[in-house]
Amino acid sequence: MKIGLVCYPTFGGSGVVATELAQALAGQGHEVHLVSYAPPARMDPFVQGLSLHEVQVSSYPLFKYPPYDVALSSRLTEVVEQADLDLIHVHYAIPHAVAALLVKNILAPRPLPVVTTLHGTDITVVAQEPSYTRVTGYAIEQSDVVTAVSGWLARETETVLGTTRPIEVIPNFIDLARFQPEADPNVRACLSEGSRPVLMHVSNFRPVKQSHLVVDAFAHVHATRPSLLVMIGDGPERRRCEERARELGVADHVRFLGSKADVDNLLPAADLFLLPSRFESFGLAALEAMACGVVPVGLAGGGLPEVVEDGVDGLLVAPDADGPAIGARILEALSGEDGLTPLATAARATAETRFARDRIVERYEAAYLTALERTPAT
Ligand code: GMT
Repeated sequence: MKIGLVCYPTFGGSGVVATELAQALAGQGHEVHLVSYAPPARMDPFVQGLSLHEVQVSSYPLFKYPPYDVALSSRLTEVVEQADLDLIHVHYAIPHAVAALLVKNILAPRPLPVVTTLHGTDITVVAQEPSYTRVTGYAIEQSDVVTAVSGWLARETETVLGTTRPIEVIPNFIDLARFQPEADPNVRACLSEGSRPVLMHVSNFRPVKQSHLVVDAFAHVHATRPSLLVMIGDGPERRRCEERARELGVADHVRFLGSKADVDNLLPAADLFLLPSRFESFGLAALEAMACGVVPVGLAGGGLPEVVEDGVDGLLVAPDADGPAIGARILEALSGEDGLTPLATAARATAETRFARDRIVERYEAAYLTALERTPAT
């Protein structure tokens, strides 16, 4: 198949999933055209069968807000025509699904199935802004196939937007060869300074991530069990976290590494991965940690319970838990007879049995066939 994939290029999970999917599909022999406004952070530029088409968003003095959706639609129209694409698969509804539908209309009667994958904040945050709700709902209803990364997100979409289009749940996946438990001895030695537990957090530090709770939980743990906290990523709440670490007197034990593309090298050096987001539609970062044999710790809300089973392959605390409550749960797990080992082993097993890349990529291929069947040639 000739597939156009549209995504944001940033470190957000939707861009990561789209990029990894593009690479996997190219590996299966498909011709894949990735359309984004910059090279995606995790994209390998040397994958056979995969090409990148950047969207140039030009400015003009009249535009207070440069029209990204118009620039994207124009670029996508060119790519569909030049590469003779069979279908478009957009990641993140806003405005990607809207742009894809516009392209479909521009090129009609040429058939052009549109597959839309909902990732989380596109529905749970952005689409709830009154200025986006109606059009997002329309784009979902009009897509040929709609998928969501968790059952929770599919239900939220129906509740929040009142859509009736069936939404297929296709969970996120993991490259098990890349995300492995074996830590680079240098990284581990550098971080753990002996045997103290290493707690890690990777996020874009948006308010929904509640990253400050990571610092609060860490301070609670560190008071009883000296540990190290590694904070990876960057975003609006990072400064607040740095201040919080100073206020709590633990700044010397917290390392902020900024954005890193090679999290697969850093994660195996951790013992626990903290993701106390207000809600995660899926929690790809937690799955990456699990594949590395790192115990995920999160809140029992949103889609995270579809990935992590409390007490089996990770720890889930009440959705309204504060930092000390999260820290107390971690201390309890650390002090068990076998420590974190059973949870860590089960975490890797869950990644292997439920989220291996190839089986889930097959489900996207099946969704493409459904979309093609629903859009017969005229
Ligand atoms: O988490 C973010 O802020 C980024 C966001 C995105 O779409 O780029 O992530 C969402 O999509 C990921 C991939 O499907 C999911 O694993 C994340 O759980 C989801 N984030 C939220 O729901 C907050």
